[in-house]
Amino acid sequence: MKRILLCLLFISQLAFGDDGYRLWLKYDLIKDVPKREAYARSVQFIALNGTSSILKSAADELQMGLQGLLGKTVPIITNAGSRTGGIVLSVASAPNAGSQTLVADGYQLTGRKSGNITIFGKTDSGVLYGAFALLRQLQTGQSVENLSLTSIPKIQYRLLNHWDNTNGTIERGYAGESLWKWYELPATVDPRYRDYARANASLGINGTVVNNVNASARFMTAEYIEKVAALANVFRPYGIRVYLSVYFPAAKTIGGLKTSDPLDPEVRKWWADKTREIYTAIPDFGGFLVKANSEGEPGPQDYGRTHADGANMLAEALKPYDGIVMWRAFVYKADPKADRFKAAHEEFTPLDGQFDKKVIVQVKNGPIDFQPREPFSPLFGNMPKTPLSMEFQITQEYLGFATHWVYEAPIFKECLETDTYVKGKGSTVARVIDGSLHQYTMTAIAGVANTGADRNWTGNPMAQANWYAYGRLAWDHTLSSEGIADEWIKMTLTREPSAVKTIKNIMMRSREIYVNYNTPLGLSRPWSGVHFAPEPWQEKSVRPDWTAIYYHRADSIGLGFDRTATGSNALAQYRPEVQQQWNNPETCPLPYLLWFHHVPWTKKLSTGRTLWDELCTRFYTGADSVMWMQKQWAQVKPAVDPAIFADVTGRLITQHKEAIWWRDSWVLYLQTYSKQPIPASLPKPERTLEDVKALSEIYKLR
Ligand code: GCW
Repeated sequence: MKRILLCLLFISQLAFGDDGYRLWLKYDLIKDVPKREAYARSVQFIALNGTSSILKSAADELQMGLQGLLGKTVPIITNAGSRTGGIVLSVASAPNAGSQTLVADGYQLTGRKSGNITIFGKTDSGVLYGAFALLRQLQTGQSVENLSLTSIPKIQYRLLNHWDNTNGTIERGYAGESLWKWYELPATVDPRYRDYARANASLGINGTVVNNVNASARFMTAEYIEKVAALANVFRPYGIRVYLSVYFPAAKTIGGLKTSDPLDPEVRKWWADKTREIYTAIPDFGGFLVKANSEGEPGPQDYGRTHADGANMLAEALKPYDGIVMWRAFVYKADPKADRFKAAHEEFTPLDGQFDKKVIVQVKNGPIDFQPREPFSPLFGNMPKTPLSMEFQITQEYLGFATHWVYEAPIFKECLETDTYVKGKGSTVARVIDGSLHQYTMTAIAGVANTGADRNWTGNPMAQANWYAYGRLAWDHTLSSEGIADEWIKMTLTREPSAVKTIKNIMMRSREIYVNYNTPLGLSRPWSGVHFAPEPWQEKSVRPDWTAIYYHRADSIGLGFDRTATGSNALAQYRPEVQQQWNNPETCPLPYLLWFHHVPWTKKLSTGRTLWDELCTRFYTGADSVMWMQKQWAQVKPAVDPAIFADVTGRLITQHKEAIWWRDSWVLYLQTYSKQPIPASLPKPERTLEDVKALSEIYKLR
């Protein structure tokens, strides 16, 4: 009977394919029999001497993983005694961690051929992360004999930020509705919440902000605290704490007070009481995330107070508890004459040293807004007395939503590895946020999630890699983009060597390809709207700094935003060594050129082409490269699941169409200023500027 069932299951898998639900935790049977048998000899039992729910999760995950990978049930026992040939979970300092002491949630895997594999962690969570690391060894086909692997997270708070609303929608979400079914909670708890927690724990993510930073005050009501507590109960056994985004005037809107002035004693009391109420329901609550005085959200400045006043009020409310305030630095005023690039630095650097020690200031990787390529935010390095955390965006707001395949690890790495020079050479952004540069007392990183209720979590199956890569880098920013891709492919798609190589190659080139057809040479496009359709012509918007022309500054002379001393002088916010790299249009690396310079159309670039010709070349090469992606992907057909293959194939067709749409829109629009022909070697767009404008208008219709 069992056989028939298994058979049916297999056939149904073949017929319907892989729906992507299991992410990188697939645990499919290892096909290489000798390897499988070798693994099986090393993992005959799981010894768990402890009762905490986190340790139990570790043992259960191992058991489930081994069942799938090896096709056998490995028993969980309480004490290994003198037995060998099993896995021992041990909450203890590892005996030979070498120079690396096992701190925080680090783990060590040790194994000897004739002994046991021991997973050491100083904390229960450390053991859980070690269990996932051991499974990863098996999933990626590595040996578990003579294991000696120590890994320690470089950043303390590793969070996802969900921009999810009470009505089930997700701001900038492209994978369906919110995972959180607020209407059903707390009584109905979707089993999917647990799989969400497992996926995050497998990466070392230890916190999640469940609601949008454009926050609803409802999350501070008893009704919602109860719902959030139900989620926290599911996440706790996976070492994940919940956090909430705060609507700053909540004391007024739901508390009934006359003000939400952070210096008002009644307001402070309201927050202290509210915080106590939250901790009563969620004893391990993580803390608050705040977007204030930004893009219309209210904040302390409405009362003539500073960001520090606002943050410190919440820190005071959190004082009795182990919680923190993450205060966002994403602020800018609607001033057409100002340079939005400079706003966060201008507002926050004067406050350095004024924040409570429970406050961390959360800074987006770039000074503007998650562009396909952006220089690092000049705040990094310039607030030595205030812990700064990194906010990356995993969801593809500016990266083509769920139809474009863009592997983001290179975006994250590019920022982390850039040198700020604030304490001389080697003062990378990574060293700012991991605290080693300024000896921060607290370190954190956040990724704006790309998950939704779509069966495969991320819409585009390839976008799962971005969730994965963010988590792995949050744990250890020194990992390479390529190494992470390699792991992910092997765990998620295939272990067939040539297919792994081909897919990795597509992934590693995908971001540059996107930049080429979308925003080459340092163009940016944070203009208003849904951030999908090209509208470089956009001149009107509710705010002057939400138009396209504000950013690209195209005119009859040239293109780009002059941020040197002759322009906004935003460059002055960086150290001289950084300025030197970017302030001369002759030597500024081409990927950053138009971020800092207004360049004449006819100017010869280092490629030997004029600006105009170079732009056209990049737009065309970018769009053509999507065909290269298609051809490469076609080659891996025999090695990947048919459903996933078909899904990605379809998306690549759309991506190509849309890449041409972007190319044509930019080229035809910019041509009205450059007044230059498209280089003879390139085909002319098959449509007119009016055609592409009409397309974008249609896109905006409901
Ligand atoms: O990039 C902009 C987005 C907004 C977002 C905002 C922010 C949550 O377009 O949708 O709001 O950034 O980060 O606060």
